[in-house]
Order: sequence, then structure tokens, then C-alpha cells
Amino acid sequence: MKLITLPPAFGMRNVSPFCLKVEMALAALKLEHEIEWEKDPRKTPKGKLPVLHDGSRVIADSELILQHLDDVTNGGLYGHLTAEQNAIGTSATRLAEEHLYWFIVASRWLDDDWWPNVVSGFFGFVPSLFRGLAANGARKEVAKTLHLQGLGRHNTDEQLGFARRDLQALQDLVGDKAFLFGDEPCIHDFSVASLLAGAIDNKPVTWMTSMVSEYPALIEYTERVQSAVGVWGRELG
Ligand SMILES: N[C@@H](CCC(=O)N[C@@H](CS)C(=O)NCC(=O)O)C(=O)O
Repeated sequence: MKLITLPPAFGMRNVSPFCLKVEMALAALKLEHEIEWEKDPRKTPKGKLPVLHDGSRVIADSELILQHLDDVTNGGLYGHLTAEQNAIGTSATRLAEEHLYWFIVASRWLDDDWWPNVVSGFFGFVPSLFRGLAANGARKEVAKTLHLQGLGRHNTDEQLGFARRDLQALQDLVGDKAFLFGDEPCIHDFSVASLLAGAIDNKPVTWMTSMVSEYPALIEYTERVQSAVGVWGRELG
């Protein structure tokens, strides 16, 4: 199998939570794979990463990839969990990936002070003459997407409130457990922890990094999941 991911950026070996989640799943299932970097997601079937090549099959989208991995391992990802655990896990994943994720995006793309990091980290491959143009065009698209999604219509204080409630919900869900369900991390832990890893470890820190630092139990949980599966989002020094 070959997993196509974004190249390293911002001190992250794997800067995309969706790509990191799949990497964790492949490692947990002990499926041999190689990783290839694609700098320009527009070149992929759905204009986003990750993409998995499994023989002649090309699967775009992390959730579809996970479904495929579950199928080829006879339920290796979801099969050992109860219906209720999968329901709670899917809900937490949606919270992380479809809501909290957008604050990570906003904290990188829409913060004027942080913006130069995005230009060098994501657009370094564009010839310098066109780099500013390409980056600013993409930034406008991100702002438009956040507006359509809805979160972009709120002021900063309101956005901080939404993000805090997401983080509190995840921290309360983990509670004093090692992982969401039992003594071993499962696919839903990979989804939540890979998302948090991007907020915790990107360098330099964003306003999201500062906010997550108010939730030390979540930081410990994220570290525990990465350590248990042996796959970290950040560059290991
Ligand atoms: N629902 C998709 C989301 C993937 C996604 O948003 N990937 C980002 C990187 S973290 C991407 O490729 N963005 C490029 C773009 O939106 O142009 C999945 O689960 O695979």
C-alpha cells in the first residue's frame, strides 16, 4: 500500500490530521506501507489528502480509506467495538474533524501574524515570483470556506468559546480513562488524537496551541495515543 500525504511543515512530520489518522490505523493493523509526499493536493482525485493506493485501487478521503482497511482486515478497525462505542466514537470524530478542525485552519491561515508560516510551509514549492499570488488566492478560498461553514461569521471571542466547548467535551469524554474505550487505543482515538496533535505541536505556536494548553489531560491523552501506536505527528528530535 502507498499512502499519499502532505510533506512535513510547521515542525510536524505529518502536518495533516487526516493523513496522520490513516498512518496510525495502518500501523495499528501492522499493514506494510510506504509514504509518498504530495505538495499540491489539487493533483489528487478529490483535491485533498490523504489518498491510499492499494494495488490498482485508489481511495481518496480518510474515512473511505479507513472503511477499506476495515474491510480488508475483516473488521480490524471497527469490528471489536460495540455499536454504542462506534456511535460515540463517530460523534467525537465528527466534532473533531468537522468543527474543531476549522479553528486549527483559522488559527493558521487567518491570523495575520502566523500567515508567513503558511506561505513558507505550504507554498514553498511555488516559484518565488508566484508564491504570494498563489498563497493569497488560497487564503481567500479558506476565508470563504469558513464563511460558508458558518464559523467564519463569528467574532474572535465567539470563536474561542466554540473551540473551548469542543475541547472541554473531548476532555470530559476521555475523563480519567487511558483511551476512549478500554486499555488499547482504537480508531476513534486515532481520529481525535491526530486532530489534537496538529493543534498541540505545530511550531511556532498558534492561538489554538495556547488554548489546548488549558486542557493538560487532553495533551497527555494525545501523547498516550501516539506513544501506544508508535506514530507521532511531530518531528521527533
Ligand atoms: N474529509 C477529508 C478531509 C481531508 C482534508 O481536508 N485534507 C486537507 C489537508 S489536512 C487538504 O488536503 N486540504 C487541501 C484543500 O482543501 O485544498 C478526509 O477525511 O480525507
